[in-house]
Amino acid sequence: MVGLPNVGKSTLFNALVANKRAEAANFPFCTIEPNFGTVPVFDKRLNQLSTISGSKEIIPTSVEIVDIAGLVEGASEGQGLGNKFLANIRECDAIVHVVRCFVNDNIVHVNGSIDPTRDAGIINSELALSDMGQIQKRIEKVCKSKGKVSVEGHTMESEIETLTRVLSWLEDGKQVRQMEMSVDDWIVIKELNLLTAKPCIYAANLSEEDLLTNGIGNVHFEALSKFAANTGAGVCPVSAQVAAELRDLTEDERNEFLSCIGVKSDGTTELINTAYRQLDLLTYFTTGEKETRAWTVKHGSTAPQAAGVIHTDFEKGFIKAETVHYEDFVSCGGFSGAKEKGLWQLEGKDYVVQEGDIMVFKFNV
Ligand SMILES: Nc1nc2c(ncn2[C@@H]2O[C@H](COP(=O)(O)OP(=O)(O)OP(=O)(O)O)[C@@H](O)[C@H]2O)c(=O)[nH]1
Ligand SMILES: [Mg+2]
Repeated sequence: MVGLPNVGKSTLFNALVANKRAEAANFPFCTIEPNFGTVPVFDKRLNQLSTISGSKEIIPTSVEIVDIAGLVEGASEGQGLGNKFLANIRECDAIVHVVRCFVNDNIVHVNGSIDPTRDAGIINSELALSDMGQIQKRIEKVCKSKGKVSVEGHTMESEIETLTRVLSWLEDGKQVRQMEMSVDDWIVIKELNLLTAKPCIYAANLSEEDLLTNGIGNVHFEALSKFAANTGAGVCPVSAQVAAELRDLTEDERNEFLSCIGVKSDGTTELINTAYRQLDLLTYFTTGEKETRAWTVKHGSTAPQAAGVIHTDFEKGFIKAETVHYEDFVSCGGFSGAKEKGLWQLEGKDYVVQEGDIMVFKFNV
């Protein structure tokens, strides 16, 4: 999670992560060291599978989030606390960019006024400047080694040509994720973990009133939505404040609170789901009397790789995977029904896992 100081990142972090609390307070640079937490990914298919299987427990899959110090103009050159913390997010798979859209004179804004597109622009230039630094460092390294360190399939010249092209794209104020790239270009670029190449979702932090309309009619939110579309990113309306108030309530209390203020959701479930969908991931399930559980694998993973997510022994000793597609499992009322209708398959090690597959692995120990 990136954003200017004091926009609500840690408040949002606390609302999302059940068993941890980050310090959140009304002064800039409240967060210094990053906060790490795990957030469950809500998936209504889990309930359906659990009912069919009579499971005792439901275990959703999860994403890890990192709440870092606020960035300011000049962060990439070490202003504020930024530079050091940009390094913390190089390894992340996606960026949630928290932007303040709520108006409240009591909460300090580091730039003195509410202007989400200006704020988002500042953060984006800092991310771009940091990326430019990474590219320049790489160019120097490739030149110094006279191409000895060039990535596979590239010469010094071809790698530098790609790097220079991406550098000038960034210099034009654009983000790498918006750039059309060949596979060869991407081989060079993916090594650098560029921040502006990652999928990005803007979390528009709205007031409670604006949450009622999901931000529609709020000029700040609408401006941010346009801005996001131009940078190849999505927008999710959230209210960190409402989410924080819901945190310690039971599910019933939460629903009552939400219906009292007239909204369906504080936006956080949608935010996590959108983030999850942007990652090149898919979900498969295991289900039985003990538990129904969601597991995450990269798109294109084979059955043994999927088994390896549960346990490395499952991958090493993989023999076969009983597989039923989600829709078939539901319409046939479970494994035996699917088997009767011929919708149950025994797949081998080359099987590529599909979104929503229900799997049972057979393996040697
Ligand atoms: N009214 C209102 N206040 C909020 C909202 N979100 C956060 N705040 C308040 O804004 C202040 C800053 O929130 P933090 O979550 O600490 O902000 P941050 O982005 O983590 O700030 P840094 O760690 O300094 O970068 C706190 O006093 C919050 O209670 C919101 O949606 N509405
Ligand atoms: Mg913070």
